[in-house]
This record gives sequence, structure tokens and C-alpha cells, in this order.
Amino acid sequence: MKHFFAFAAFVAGVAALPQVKRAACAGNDASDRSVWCDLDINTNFYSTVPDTGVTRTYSLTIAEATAAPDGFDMPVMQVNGQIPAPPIIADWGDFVEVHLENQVELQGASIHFHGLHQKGTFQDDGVPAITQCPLAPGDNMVYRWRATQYGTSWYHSHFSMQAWNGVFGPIIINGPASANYDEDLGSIILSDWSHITADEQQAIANTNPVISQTNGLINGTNVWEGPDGTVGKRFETVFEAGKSYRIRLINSAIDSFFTFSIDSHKLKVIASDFVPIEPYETDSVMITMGQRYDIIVEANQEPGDYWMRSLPGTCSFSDNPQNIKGIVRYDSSSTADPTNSTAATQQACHDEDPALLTPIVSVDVGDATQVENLAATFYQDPENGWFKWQIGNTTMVAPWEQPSIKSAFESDFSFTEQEAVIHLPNANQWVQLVLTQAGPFNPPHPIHLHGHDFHILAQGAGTFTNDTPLNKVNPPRRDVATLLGTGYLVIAWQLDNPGIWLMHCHIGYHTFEGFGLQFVERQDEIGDLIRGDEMSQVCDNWDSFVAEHGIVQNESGI
Ligand SMILES: [Cu+2]
Repeated sequence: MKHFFAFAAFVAGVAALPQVKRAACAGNDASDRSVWCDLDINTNFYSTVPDTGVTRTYSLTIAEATAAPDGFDMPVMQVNGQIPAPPIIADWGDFVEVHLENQVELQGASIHFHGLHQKGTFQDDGVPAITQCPLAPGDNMVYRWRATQYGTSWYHSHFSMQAWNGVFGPIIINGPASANYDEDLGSIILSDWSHITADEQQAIANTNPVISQTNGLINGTNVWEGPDGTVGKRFETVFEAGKSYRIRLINSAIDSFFTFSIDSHKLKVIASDFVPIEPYETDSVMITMGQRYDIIVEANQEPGDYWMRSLPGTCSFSDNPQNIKGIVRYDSSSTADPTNSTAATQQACHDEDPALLTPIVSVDVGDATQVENLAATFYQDPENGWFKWQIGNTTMVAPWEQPSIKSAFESDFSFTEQEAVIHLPNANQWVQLVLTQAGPFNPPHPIHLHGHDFHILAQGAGTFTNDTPLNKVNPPRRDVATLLGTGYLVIAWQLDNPGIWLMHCHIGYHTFEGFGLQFVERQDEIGDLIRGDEMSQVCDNWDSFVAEHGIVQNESGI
């Protein structure tokens, strides 16, 4: 019976949004991308979602393989045999059902749907130690969520280092756009790539703060200058002169900011993460880990071949910074390299100027009834000398076998200090976080929050004081923003989504090293949202796997 009621709660949770019947329509076309059936770009998507009645089903299998994304054979992890993983595509308002199977021999697995609010469905957020036990080898599970937002995102494993061994793919939710374009070119995922696995990188990172990446990939491919000459293959795409193209940029790197550009072409930026913005034009856009930018590029240059560049920022160490390039061709039969041999200039790591990221749907920030001051600190674990991160006073270590959702299901909210829990009890009130960083080792951190878009009230270098101005009038809104070295990031969000939500630095090493917090939002309402049978089955199978193989958790758990 418990299962029945839990599932009913799931349905009630996602159906709580006001429903808008979607007319039978094709969405929009090149003449006006601002419309979407009987809704449009001005529709407040936090409260209104089209009722499509459609459920999209995907089957994903994570497995180990050998692959050579840049021509160099590596042990990798793939989804359905490919890197990047296949796209999850849906229309705004659709339900999405993802069947996951773990075929990795000796590791757990999960899939996190980055940026999706999971309204009423926090159990489907895919974070081991928080919203599920790791999915044991040989086991399978189902995630169910609704595309209440539209635009561009990505999904990735949240188990240990898997995302950076290849378990990442795009999410495209069709909806309106804040500027017109002729064609949707789909996603372009920017990655860094090393010729050692992410797990081997982490073994080094435990005692060495700087890891230089061997290479980088554009949509899972690039060349590499090896001892036997050039191997691998560049990413290529074709423009038809006179047309305009929407490109969905995603940064899936473990530790790289990238400046994206296409030689001689302007980029029109129309969305930051899942938030459509007033369009602005630029020569390049800097994108950090976990972020997305939707851009429109006009094929308005002399027909020819042009470099597409993904250039690491100066805080991002790479053996090959100038050669993470793809090619835009105006003639698909051309095989020539672009003739421009000028190196691009690496930029200091930063976010796009907040003044440029003006959301179309305007939301002002209310006064916070809860303010948390949280400093990021780097230190060495006295026990083994390993590098760790603290945010607030805690280095997160959350147990895989007892995820927070399991404790919540057992009505036990007495978390350990190491689980790094902050309670957010005040329904529909605003919480404000003041994140700061000072110290001898202070790289920029891409801060990612699950379950919400946060509002950026202040962001900068230097010291935050009570005199630092806070912008509460339609500030930038997104799900990843950078906390600069010796800097501050002040964010706020409204407590409108009961659940347990992770916030963490999206640098893979820092995630492993404990740079995370979890927010228990509206504790009293969480129990009704949990599908206990499904949760318990995944945990029971994980427990059996651990008992058989003696798995030791020496990391944050997320
Ligand atoms: Cu970090």
C-alpha cells in the first residue's frame, strides 16, 4: 500500500502546477521563435507549464569500454556505447521517463538531470548519498520527471568520477526563444580530456592541486598530436550562407573554463542555463563547468572554413590549450583547414557580465528570512595529507548506503555534521547565501544548486562587506555561477520546492574532496514525495553489492 500512496504523491507533486492545455501545434517556426503554441517567451514558466500529455521514454545503459575520442585509446565509461551520451529531447511540459541500467563491473551509478527543477520529484534527482543509493552493478531503476523548463541542459552520472570518464549527454527541451533563428544545430558539449582516467586524475589531485589536462573535446572528438603524428578527428559542422543557427553550448569539463568562439562570427546569446535572456552580441562567451549558453550564429561571412574554438581560461591547466578546435564549413565538401593561424588569447576565468544576463521573465527577489554565510576553505586532511574543501564549517561526507532520502523516509532528520545539512523550513520564503573565499589556494569555483534557479544578487572579486550592493531587481538567474578566488557570490532563492537539494562546486576534484552542502527544504512535506519501495530496492541491492565486494567510500559520496 505504501508504494501506491507514494506513487500517488508523485503524481500529485508534479500536477500541482497550473495546467495549460497545449493546442495541437508544432511549437514555433523561423518566422517567430518567441511563441510556443498558446504560450510564449513571456510566460512565467515557474508557474505555468503546457499540458502536452506526452511521456518520452529513454533507456540508458552505463558500461565500461575502450574508446579514443581524440585518437588515443582510453578506458572510458559510456552511455549506450557513445560519448557524448545520446540526447534526451522533449517538449516543454512533457513527462520524461529514463530507464537506467548499470553494467559497470564494480561501481555504483546514477544519472543526474542537471538544472531540472524536479518539482515534487526530488527522488529523481539522481544524486547518490542524497536522493538515492548508488545503483548497484547489474541493477536498473527508473527516473521520472517533468520538463517544466525549456532550453538546454545535460545529464551525467553523479557517482564518483564517472561523469568525467564519459557519462554525460545533452538535454534539449523545445520551447520558445528570445530571438529568431533558422535552424537548431543542437548541442555542442565542451569537455577537457586527459590520457589518464578521471579516477587516476583524482588520485593525483588528492595531494596536488594542479592537474594539467592532456586535451579537450568538442562533442566528444578532437585531434591529438601524438608521437606518431596527428590522430583523431576534429568536430565539424556546416553552415549554409545566409542562414542563422542556434547552438546549445554545454560545459561538461572536470576542471576547465572555456572561451567559445567562431572566428569572424558574432555570437548572439539568448539563454543562460535554463533562463531565456535579453539577447546580447559578443565575439566570444566564457562558460564554466555545468553552465549552458544558447547562442545564435549568422552565417554571414565570406564562404570558407572557420575555426570554432574552445579555449581554456587561465585558471584551467591544459597541455594543448590552442588546439581544442572544430571547423565551421560553408561548403560540406571542403576538407581544408581554416587558414587563420592566429592563436587566441586565454582569458582570466570569470562568468559573463551579470549586467548582460537579464532574464526575459522578470522576477524580483524578496527579503530573505534566512541568511547563511559560508566560506570556502582549502586544507590538508591531517590524517592522510589529502586535499579537502570546506564550505561553511564542513567537508561533506555523505554515506552511499544511507542517503538522506532514506533517512527522511524513516522520518529521521538527525543528520551527522559531515552530511553538511542546512535546513530550509520556511515555505515560500527567501533564503540568501553569502559565499566567500579567501586563502592561500583559491581557484574560482562553479557553484551549482540542484532543484532551483538561484538569483545572483552580487558577484565579484575582493571582500564582501555589508556595504556591497545587492541587486534584487530581476537579477541574473541560473543554476551555476562562479565564486571567484578571493571573491564572493551572493545568491538567493524562494523555498517553493520541497525536497533535499545538493549544492556543490562543479569542479570534479572539488566535488570528490567534499565541496558540497545539502539543503533539506520544507522537511515536513518531504515524506509524502518518496516512493519508498523503489528507493529501498535500489538500496537493498547496493547493500548486497557492498557486502559482497567490500566497497570503501573514501570520498564525499556525491
Ligand atoms: Cu571548486
